[in-house]
Amino acid sequence: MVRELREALDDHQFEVLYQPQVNLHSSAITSYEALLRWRHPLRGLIEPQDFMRSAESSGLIIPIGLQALDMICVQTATWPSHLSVAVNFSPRQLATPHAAAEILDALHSSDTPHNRVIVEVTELGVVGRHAAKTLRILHGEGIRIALDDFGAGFASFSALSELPLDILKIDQSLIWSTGLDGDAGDRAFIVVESIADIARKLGFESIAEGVETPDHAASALRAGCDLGQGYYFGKPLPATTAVTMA
Ligand code: G
Ligand code: MN
Repeated sequence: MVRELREALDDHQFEVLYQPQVNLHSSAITSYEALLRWRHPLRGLIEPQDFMRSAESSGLIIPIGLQALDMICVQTATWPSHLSVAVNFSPRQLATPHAAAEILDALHSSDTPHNRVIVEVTELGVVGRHAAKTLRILHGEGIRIALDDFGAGFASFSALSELPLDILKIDQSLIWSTGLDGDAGDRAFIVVESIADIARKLGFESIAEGVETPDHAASALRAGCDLGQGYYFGKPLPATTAVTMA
């Protein structure tokens, strides 16, 4: 896998798809999340969850992340200025000493304004203060920071008070559970509502992830989430297709 990943980097086999993030009140698209895919010459399109672990453990995530960022900057340079782009970074990449400078360089060389960029991070709990320092630098430069997958895995409450955040993304498993019958659905709704409430009190925007049905969208809106993302609003699409929808 590692040798193949190195080849993928050299041969530019990585692609980026863009999924809309939608204002739940107005249905307007405010931003797109850039999502990495690996177009393997034999195995076809591979999702990040199937190669991220190898990329992380080998350290290749760092050059892969920078190559993806360059690609994203080029592809979104001509987008209307009201559209932001959310880019996922691995905590491991953010923890490297020059991460902030490298990210800022990529934005400068493509003339990408900082206020159009959102950095999405997850599992910060397992990385710690080096990544947090990178986030503070980027945040100070006017780049917005989103905590991904909140409410599942390693995205913990302590991050909410310790990190410079602007956006809280509520994990899709919680949104799906709001659709369950009976007590389980009711409880999931209260959890989502409470997270949206915390986000609002902290001055963050909240995004409901994994919105797949009209019911999910209605629950997210009723729970007080600001934005929604998921197959109901749009699947990840190539840059040229995505922007024509906004
Ligand atoms: O961890 P993060 O939220 O960045 O992961 C987003 C992943 O979830 C992407 O790979 C994307 O393709 C996938 N995704 C986006 N919207 C939906 C959805 O509505 N349902 C499901 N099952 N997956 C989704
Ligand atoms: Mn994400």
